[in-house]
Amino acid sequence: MLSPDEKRFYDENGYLLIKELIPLDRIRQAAKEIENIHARMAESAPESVHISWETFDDPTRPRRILQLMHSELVSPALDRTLRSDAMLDVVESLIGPDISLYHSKLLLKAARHGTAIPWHQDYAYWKQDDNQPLMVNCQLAIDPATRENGCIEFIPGSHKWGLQEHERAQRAFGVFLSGYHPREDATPVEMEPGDGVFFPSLVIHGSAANTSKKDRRMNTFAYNVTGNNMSQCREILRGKGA
Ligand SMILES: O=C(O)CCC(=O)C(=O)O
Repeated sequence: MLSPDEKRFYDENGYLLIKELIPLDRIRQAAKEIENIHARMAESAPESVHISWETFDDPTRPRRILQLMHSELVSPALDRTLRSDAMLDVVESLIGPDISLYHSKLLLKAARHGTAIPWHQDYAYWKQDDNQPLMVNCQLAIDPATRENGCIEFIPGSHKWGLQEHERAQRAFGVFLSGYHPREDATPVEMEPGDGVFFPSLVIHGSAANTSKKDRRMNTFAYNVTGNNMSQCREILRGKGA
């Protein structure tokens, strides 16, 4: 569970980094399970996972996954992680005891090819007539995430600004705020494998392109309060109905 200082930091800033959230052997197992995933999915992807590919003007670039939805179906280690006490105890501190899985996705930002994720609030994607912005994310590091390989960045305090007007385009991460990286008021969060950063659905965040030689593989688990539009949720994990 979170300490009062950690909770205060999260409430004020709209993110919280927890070092060594998940043990390294679990992370290594997940890394092994997703080895060579770009080529494997290019060859044949299961229907149950939804993949957004990087799109390049240069046709000679290799096929690279931007985002893979339902990563719990390709990696048993990620599936165990999303339902682990280490994860759900923090989530419970943030959204209470009734927890459902909203989704689990890999964000693979490949070495040299991974593109920038534009600034946005997740609730701009998730808003429905019958849900509230109660969801919380945990982005878990599988590789070291640095400024060079495009670590996630937050605009501290922006979760208190309400839902902003977003632009929309027909592509992955096609709901976005105007303006590009870098942004002077942004805080980059560098991470080591096993670290997790928690953030609510209204904080403005994004990340720069990966121009380095190192992959930046992350998995984001999104959790919802059970009952806050269950048609969008995959499974009840803890509390009421679990
Ligand atoms: O991978 C990243 O750096 C950001 C991902 C993101 O913004 C999202 O999934 O909403």
